[in-house]
Amino acid sequence: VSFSQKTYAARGQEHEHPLAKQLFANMERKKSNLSVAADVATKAELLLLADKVGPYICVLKTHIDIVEDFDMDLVAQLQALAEKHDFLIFEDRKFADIGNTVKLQYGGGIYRIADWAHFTNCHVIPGEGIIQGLAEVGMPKGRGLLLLAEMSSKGMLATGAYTDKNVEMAVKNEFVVGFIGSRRFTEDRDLITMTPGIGLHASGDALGQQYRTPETIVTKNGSDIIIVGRGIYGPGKDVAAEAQRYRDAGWAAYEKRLAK
Ligand code: 5BU
Repeated sequence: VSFSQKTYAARGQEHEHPLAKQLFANMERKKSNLSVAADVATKAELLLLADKVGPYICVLKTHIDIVEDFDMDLVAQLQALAEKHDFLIFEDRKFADIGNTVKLQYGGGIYRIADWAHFTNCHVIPGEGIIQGLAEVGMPKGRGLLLLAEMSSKGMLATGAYTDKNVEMAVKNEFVVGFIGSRRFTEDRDLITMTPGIGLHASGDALGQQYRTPETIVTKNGSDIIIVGRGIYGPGKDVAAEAQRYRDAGWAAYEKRLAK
């Protein structure tokens, strides 16, 4: 039986990676496979958004380098909100350099990503050394890595043999807990797929983003987590109401998948 036919709860119990276990348990507890992409420019906006969507999400996805007044107090406050609302943090850093460099970028610098982000991600364009470099920093801290097997944007080049290579590398590297992509990629190991480019109404934006529905991505394609940004906090939106709506839509799509 395919992993996409199993419940998140069962997958959590069977999983060998403590972080994946934690994530699946969280999803089951909150009845949520929703991650919010918090692309806002200030500390105050990020904290307000996280507090509003917190009850409805399993994962908060950040782009920490967008925040113009970043400081370590932001991290402390985000961690407090993660505790309060019971969610995990994913820094969508998209590392893409040689192993030695990404080690420095992941563990140090201004952001010290490995100290607070449960998940981060990378392109495998430099080869497998990037995974090894990140693993040296992240594994001792119990973190997990997602490989960018596909992207959501128009004309993206992660296809075919390149996507297959991502899958191959993911299966054999224990630091890897999953993918960014549009579907379930393998049955060789229970790797989690998170999918950005989710929208209930818009079909895209002016810069190449393409949106698909939770039904297509979760029910049909077997992806596990939907990532939603502007669909939830775009102009004029009631953020908490939209978060709840996407949470319900994502969970309904998952239940429909189980019933298939
Ligand atoms: P949106 O507002 O729902 O379009 O935001 C999507 C978010 O997901 C945004 O933070 C992007 O950086 C991120 N993203 C994406 O859109 N597509 C991808 O393939 C990857 C990340 Br990887």
